[in-house]
Amino acid sequence: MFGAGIAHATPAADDGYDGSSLWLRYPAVDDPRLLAGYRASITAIVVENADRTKVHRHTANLSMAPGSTEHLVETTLQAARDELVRGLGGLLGRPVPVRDAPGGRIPAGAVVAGTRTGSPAVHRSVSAGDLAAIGDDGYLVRSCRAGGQAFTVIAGNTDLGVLYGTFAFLQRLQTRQAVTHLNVSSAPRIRRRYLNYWETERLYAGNNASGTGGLNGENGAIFDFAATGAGAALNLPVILDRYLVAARAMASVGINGITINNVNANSGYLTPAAIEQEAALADALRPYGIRLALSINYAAPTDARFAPDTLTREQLDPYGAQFRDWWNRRARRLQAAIPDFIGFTVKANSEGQPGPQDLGYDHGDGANGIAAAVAPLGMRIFWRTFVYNADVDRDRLKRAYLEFGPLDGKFADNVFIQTKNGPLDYQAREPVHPLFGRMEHTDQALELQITQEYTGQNTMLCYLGPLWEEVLKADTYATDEHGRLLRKRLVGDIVEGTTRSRPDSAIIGVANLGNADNLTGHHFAQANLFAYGRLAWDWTAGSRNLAEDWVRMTWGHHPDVVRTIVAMMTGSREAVVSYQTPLGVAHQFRSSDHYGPAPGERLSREDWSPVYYNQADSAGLGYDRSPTGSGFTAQYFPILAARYGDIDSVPEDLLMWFHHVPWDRRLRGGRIFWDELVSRYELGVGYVTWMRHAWDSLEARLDARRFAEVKAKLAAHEADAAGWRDTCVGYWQQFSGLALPDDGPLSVAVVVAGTSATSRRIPVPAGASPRITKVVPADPAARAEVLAQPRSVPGQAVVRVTATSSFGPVVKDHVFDVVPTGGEPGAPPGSPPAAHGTGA
Ligand code: GCW
Repeated sequence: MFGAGIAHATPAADDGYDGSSLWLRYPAVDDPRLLAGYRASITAIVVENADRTKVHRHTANLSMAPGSTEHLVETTLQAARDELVRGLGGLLGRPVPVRDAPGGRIPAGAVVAGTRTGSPAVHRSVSAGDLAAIGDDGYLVRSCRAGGQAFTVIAGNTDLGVLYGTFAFLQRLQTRQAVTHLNVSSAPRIRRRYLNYWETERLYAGNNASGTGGLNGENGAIFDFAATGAGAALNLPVILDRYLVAARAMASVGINGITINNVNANSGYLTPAAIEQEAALADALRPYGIRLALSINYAAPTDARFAPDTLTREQLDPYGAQFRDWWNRRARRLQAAIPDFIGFTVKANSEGQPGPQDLGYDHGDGANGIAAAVAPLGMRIFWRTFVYNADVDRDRLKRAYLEFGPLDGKFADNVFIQTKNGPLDYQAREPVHPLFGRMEHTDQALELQITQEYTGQNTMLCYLGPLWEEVLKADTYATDEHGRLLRKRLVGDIVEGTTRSRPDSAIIGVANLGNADNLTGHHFAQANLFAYGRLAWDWTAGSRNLAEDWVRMTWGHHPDVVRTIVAMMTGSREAVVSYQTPLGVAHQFRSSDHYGPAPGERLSREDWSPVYYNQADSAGLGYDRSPTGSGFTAQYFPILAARYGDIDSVPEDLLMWFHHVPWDRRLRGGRIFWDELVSRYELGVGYVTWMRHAWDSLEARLDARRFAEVKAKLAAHEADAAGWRDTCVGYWQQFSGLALPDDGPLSVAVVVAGTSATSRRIPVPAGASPRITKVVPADPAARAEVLAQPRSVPGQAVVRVTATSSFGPVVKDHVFDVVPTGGEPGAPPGSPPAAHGTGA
């Protein structure tokens, strides 16, 4: 305890660290050789004319809250320079001076950042041709040599490109890569890499224990518009540290826009007083390349807060001049205060929000009406396709396509339609939304949910990189008008616009930021923001590599730390799928909070009810969307339609999205559906148990506060995962009528007093030894060990089974109660939760 472990332990001074720097913490490099190399290569920072190109600022006397540690900058190059000062100073463990390049002499070891137009040193080092391929947002990072001096150049065509290159260079050190012989160039594949922010709805990162916020009069959202009490003095236009930490973090992964309010929009954000606050926020974020947008309510013109400038309900006609003029007036006001304002995000005729259908128009009419109003101002409309009007079809999954598919080609040039990755609602796994590939003449933005509404909220460790990687690399099998397969047809190709040569492209992440110390609630939720940004920049990136980068930047570099945490993250999403919605049984969530299980819940709307999605009956489980069922599969391109429509060819991970599966159907692995289903729940929980153990093994290598906070989360995570398993398996069993399998991958038989037992209660004759004499795991590849032997009868034994699932290691501690023969009757073998709820 006191000897060996100390060498790699984090210094005690860090033990109170709260995670508030996200992945931009920059602790000193602790490997002496690496540090010496970095120090030799990097001795000065040169950012010429950093103060010259001031970004627009609307707010006179824009200022930070008293006592802030971050500070406002006026140019993007100041942001780049300051990040180099902070980052290199931290990583190298000593200040790195900011220098000039007098008479064109670049100091040896300089890191030179700039554009060809702003920096003579960059102009001499990089040709226009070199920069031609990287566009407005791209960057080059190069090791150069001139006059016998070696130095590094970070160049872009724009100041923002330089800032992105700066972060990319810092990330090399943060991830312990070489900084010599560099010839890096990068440009984003998607032009608009935005966040949508829902303020307090589905917020799991607020500053109180539940993650909803509410302390100091703040509502828990990251940006304060209307805090009361102690927080009132800190409302915008005052700028808080966390806004700039978030801005730097967003810029570090290339995020370049944010819609700051919920899509269930409060029109108060369009009032003059709010616009002044928004302008101040825009001022503070602008140097980081982050532009603002707002969500709007289609019927905002009828809102009394705008009196006397209000319309009647009848005047909400999207073709009417009054409607268009009203929106044009609002947009002009916004643009006067925020010249680079992006435009509006619209949720219309969805979940009670008003929309064009209220007046008999369709989504195309509505989107084009507002789009026409803002087009002269260069603004964009993001019109969401998350609609599921029950009159359209009995099957909720078919509705969006039925409404939007026919509108392809009808949308104005400044309209994006914005579509969630799957046809339902941010489940841990969904098939791709059938609209991808089908809207050939429409700009289509992909909407992902970073905030973990259905993936464990602020309690469960669920790294979403693998989910998004699966979505972006999913093959739509899109065909051209002659039925020939397109060459570029992955969802990522469609989103980046190459499939049909779309001129513009956008990806949207529903963000998970709040006012918690660590800004995301769960420390590991930071990884989801990070991975989202990196995938938005380059959707072909591998989620495992992104996890490793984040781990190094956030937790450290000891091989145990990197290996263990990356492994935890990599399988964590599949574990959530396994214990919540295995084999494609979707949306089994409690309606009150979308966290816990409620498979038997039946609500006023059938399409909100778990029973509607699971269709459990004595024949089987799952929603039949095949050609003989709802016919949803026909919305996909032919290859997928055929694959999903046939229970023999559908991928098993999606089985119950498309089929009502008989309980005794034989699956590909040879087991019957029921047995496989129960095993999946087991494996999911077993992975969480493994994660808890794995985390514990890192205690000596991690700073104390964050270690303890994650440890506590994992304990709750494991209990809640077991709750999902027990609730769901118990509920399904009422329909299947089948016993729980005792041959699952984590099952074990034990021999006591010469008799083999698999159930929790082991009857032992009087006088016989209660000891376990033999353990036999059902899975021959699994390992079983007796952790505790009973001392007497009655007594308890604990047996640990360790195995490997398709997504990672799994562990289960079985507790056996040894009871006297003829004693109180034991639970019937295999009845839940006893045999499956016994994790110790
Ligand atoms: O998943 C659902 C959420 C709602 C959300 C809606 C949407 C903002 O439960 O909270 O509304 O999706 O995406 O519009």
